Amino acid sequence: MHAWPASEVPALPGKGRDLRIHDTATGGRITLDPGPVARIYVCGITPYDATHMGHAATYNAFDLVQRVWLDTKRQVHYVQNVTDVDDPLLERAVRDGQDWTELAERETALFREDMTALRMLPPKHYIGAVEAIPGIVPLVERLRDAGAAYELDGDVYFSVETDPHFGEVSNLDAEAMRLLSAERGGDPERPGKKNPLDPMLWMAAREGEPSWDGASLGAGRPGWHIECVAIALDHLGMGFDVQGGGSDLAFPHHEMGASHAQVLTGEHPFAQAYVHAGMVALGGEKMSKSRGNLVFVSALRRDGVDPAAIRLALLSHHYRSDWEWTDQVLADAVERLARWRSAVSRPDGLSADALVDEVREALADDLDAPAALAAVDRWAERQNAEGGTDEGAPGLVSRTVDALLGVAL
Ligand code: 5CA
Ligand code: ZN
Repeated sequence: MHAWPASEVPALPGKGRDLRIHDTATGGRITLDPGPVARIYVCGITPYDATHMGHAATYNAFDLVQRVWLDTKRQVHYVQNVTDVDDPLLERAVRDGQDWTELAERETALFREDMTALRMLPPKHYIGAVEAIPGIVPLVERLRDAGAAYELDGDVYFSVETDPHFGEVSNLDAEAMRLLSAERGGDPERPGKKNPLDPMLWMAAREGEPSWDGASLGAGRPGWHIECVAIALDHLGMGFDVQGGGSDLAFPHHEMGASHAQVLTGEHPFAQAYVHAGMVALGGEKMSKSRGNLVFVSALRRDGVDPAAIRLALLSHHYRSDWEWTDQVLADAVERLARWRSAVSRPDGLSADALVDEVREALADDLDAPAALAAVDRWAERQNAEGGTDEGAPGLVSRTVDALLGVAL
């Protein structure tokens, strides 16, 4: 699948700091030590509806990770998937009487446009679940042949007990895992499973649903977790730097994915850090396609909201906190954008050397975007009030805000 065009990332003077980030698995902050090419996998959308502010907030967090790495003069190898076949997508297509492939294509196209407008850096490999199937089948066969997977009425399940590290990503107790499994695509109540938590690797073809040749597995379609594992192993390999997504993916998705990969390769860990963004809510509840309490990026753009203001609204919350989308959040961002644009509109002004350092330090400190915004606010306020004589300082601020925050002034 093709991704979306990259906006240019200006090079800044000097060099950024190494990223210290909160890792869900250890429950603490770790200093990442990527090689010259940092590797990141971020779970992509299930394209059955438009990009909402929750998605955008999560992708914003991982865009910042990459901008910090680029500022340390590393290259970034970024991979993202599109879950272009899965139950919720098929259900929506049936509900609306549309072809599921057309629905997926249309919503993926809109997502690309939203990401481009928000200046999110594109993945190097943007891979759909459907196109990954030929790579998924042999992985499921290998797990089965190794005794880590078993068949139940034609479906194939992964046995979580075969991974000694199972549970180490999300660190939840058995009861919490069971509840979340039922809530998030698992089937803990299905009779005949070895462990209620065991996730499906391969679902045998169902009447009226699409299916693919699964070689010795028979016709069917892949489970959700193995999709991301196949794509990540193919394009990044074991031990990549960051596995990213919203906090609702920690369990079961990232837990199961790590176990699949660890059993397949005999290596540990799947990722150096499991990084999770908080949930954006609307009206007190998590914004979600299934609830329908949504604010779409594309709807705001259609109303004429500057994408840079949308981006500033996302950046005004720490990525790990859960927060509520309100009209005021957007109004504050629109106002901030105007203040910043006014401050950088002159060719000279207040020196920006200290500001570059402050923004770098804030982001390297577990992506503290609100602290970075506060630093730019202070510079803009003094620049608008007093100005200065430093030739080119406003240009340096523009480039800093562009390179590190993805906001074009
Ligand atoms: N296709 C799978 C991942 S492989 C999936 O979860 N798709 S999704 O469309 O449901 O979500 C895409 C990303 O947006 C995930 O990282 C998810 O955690 C995140 N996300 C979904 N809702 C919210 C929300 N309300 N706030 C923050 N992030 C969210
Ligand atoms: Zn995923």
